[in-house]
Order: sequence, then structure tokens, then C-alpha cells
Amino acid sequence: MTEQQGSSGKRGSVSRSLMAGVATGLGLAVAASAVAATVVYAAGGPLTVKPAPAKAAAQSGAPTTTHLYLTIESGRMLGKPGWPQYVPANFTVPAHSKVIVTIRNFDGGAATIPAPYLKVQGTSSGSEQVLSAKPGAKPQTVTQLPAGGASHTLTVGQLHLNVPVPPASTVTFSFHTGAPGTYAWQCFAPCGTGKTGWSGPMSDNGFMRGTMTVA
Ligand SMILES: [Cu+2]
Repeated sequence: MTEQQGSSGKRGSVSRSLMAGVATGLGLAVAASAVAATVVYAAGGPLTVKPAPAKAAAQSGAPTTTHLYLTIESGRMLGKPGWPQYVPANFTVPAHSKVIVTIRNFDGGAATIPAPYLKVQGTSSGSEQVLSAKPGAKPQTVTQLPAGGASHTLTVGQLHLNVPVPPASTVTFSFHTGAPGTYAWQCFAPCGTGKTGWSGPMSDNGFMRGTMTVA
């Protein structure tokens, strides 16, 4: 996953400082992935995660699992204060598959989130794993974040999937995809611009909202 950070020197330096703490949590997730997936990362474009070749899955007899990596970058990191962004914001995952999602949040700010969105919903285990970027932090499995404890959410309303993300942390969870389709996702933390925080990146596609394509 480090190669994803290589495109930006600024981003890379921040990620390296987080990597030490992040490694433990990711190790668990990667170990759970029976078959490696291919991540195609086009600069500036949508991310496509392809499942491992069917042959490999058949040989090992293990179910196909795909790993999707997302980052949340603060507006300041991107040179656009007030405009945090999911990178990528538009992505594709395979249908009828288990998808492990890792969200690395480089935004250290918290937002006041409507209570229902503090609850983890729709993940395989009903929980998420949180690893704080603080030195020495250990991964924790949680089903809910405390008030004021979230910075962003990844919410796919149509799939009843809601994952709150604490400030400066890595969140890992898995979910099962169904039939192919196009699903809008949105962050429900008022992390944007304007008096209410619901403008700017919250209303413009490609920042705190986007499309998950199941194909
Ligand atoms: Cu947000």
C-alpha cells in the first residue's frame, strides 16, 4: 500500500510517520485475505480493484477476497483548506465478493456527527477495527464511536453500510457485495465549508461523496 503514497512527496512523509503504528492493524486484515487482489491505481482517476484471477482461487479452494484502500486527506495536506477528500472518491469493487476496506485518515480534526452515524452498520462483523495513529496504540474493535469521536464517515445508504472514522486513524472492516450496481456514498460528518459545514466538499462530488460501482 505504500506505493499509493508515492505520488505526492508531502503525502508520503506524513504516511511514513503513520506507517509504524498502522502496520499491526493491517497485518491482521491482510492475513484474513486468502487470495491477493490487484489494485489498479490511476493517478487522478477512479480506483479499480480487480479480484484475484479465478484460477488462483480455484487452486487454493479459498473464497476470493478483495482489498480496497482509501485515504482521507485533509484540505491542508492538499493545499485546499476546508476541503478534506477521500482518495479515491470513486471506486469499483467486484460483485458477490467479500471486500476488506482499509481507510487511512490523515485528518486530525473531529466533527459533530448525527448520533445514528456514530454506529457501525452493515459490516460483516457489525464492527470495525480502529488503529489510532498515536505512537504505541493498539488496534481496537468497536461497534460505535463516542460523540465527538469521529472525523468522517463512509456511508452507503442504499446498502445500509455506515462506518465512522476517528481522527488520525486507520479503520479496517469488511463487507459483502451483492449484485452489480452503482451506489452513491457520502460522509455524514459536517466536515466541509460554510456555516454548517455541509458545503464545499460535502456537496461537490469527488471529495466527501462519490460513487461505489459494484461490477
Ligand atoms: Cu467528511
